[in-house]
Amino acid sequence: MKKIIFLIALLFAISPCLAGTIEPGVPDSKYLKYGEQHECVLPIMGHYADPLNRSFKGSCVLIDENYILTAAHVVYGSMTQYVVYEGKAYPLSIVAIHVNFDPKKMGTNDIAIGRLQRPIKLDFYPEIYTKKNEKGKVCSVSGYGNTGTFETGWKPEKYDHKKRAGSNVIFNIERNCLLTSVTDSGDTDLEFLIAPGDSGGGLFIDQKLAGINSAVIATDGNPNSDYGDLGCHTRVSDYVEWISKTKELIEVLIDLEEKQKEKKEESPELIKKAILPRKES
Ligand SMILES: [Ca+2]
Ligand SMILES: [Ca+2]
Repeated sequence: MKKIIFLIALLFAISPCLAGTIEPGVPDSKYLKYGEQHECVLPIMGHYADPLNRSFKGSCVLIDENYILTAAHVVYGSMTQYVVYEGKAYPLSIVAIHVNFDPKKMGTNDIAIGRLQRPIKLDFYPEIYTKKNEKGKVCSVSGYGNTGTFETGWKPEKYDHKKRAGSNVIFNIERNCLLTSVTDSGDTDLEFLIAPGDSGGGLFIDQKLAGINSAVIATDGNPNSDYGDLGCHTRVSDYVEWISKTKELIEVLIDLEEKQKEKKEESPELIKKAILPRKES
């Protein structure tokens, strides 16, 4: 009986990650500076298609000049989505959420891909981490979101729209998730755990994208990203084929759409030609 209660408590204690909590005693400026080095991690915003048209804010990772990856739960049910880069909004033309994503099941297939209407040019785009050897690896983790320390947990008032990054060690893999923790602080010099706002941001191994920030699992019943809580990151190496096939499909759709647009633009001209009397030679 104890076990069942524990599992239900654990289920309720999983919360979506909407920056992250940091080691007490380590200056926040170090996390902010490290965040700047993760240029491919950008904010994503938009509105949901609900009666109140609620707005959302999360994070995403630019994997090339036209495509972003984010968490499915960030864009699920949304009607508009745009990525912000250097103060400008870059709308998405198509968003594809993994077909097996279930919003009631946190930590499962929590991945989505989006095509930008116009490209964002960076000097560096991360490759996808394809090796299945993530366990035990040191990683960097980055996103925009709430912050606080591992002692206080994240604080609602500490949402400053700033990007932070830190490091951790992947201690386990469960289902489609890479797990990080701060149960035993001191794995790395800049230990970091995701918090609301970091969702859709990235986890990197050797500068390659290995995870998408997804959820926090509380072992103490309160998913506030303090000591004892776990970070759950969608394991990107499980989705290598899905990413490339979905990109191909999106490109076909975009081609079709452009051809249809061209046809529409052509037709008034054709009609005009058809009704104009021919010049007598
Ligand atoms: Ca750790
Ligand atoms: Ca907690």
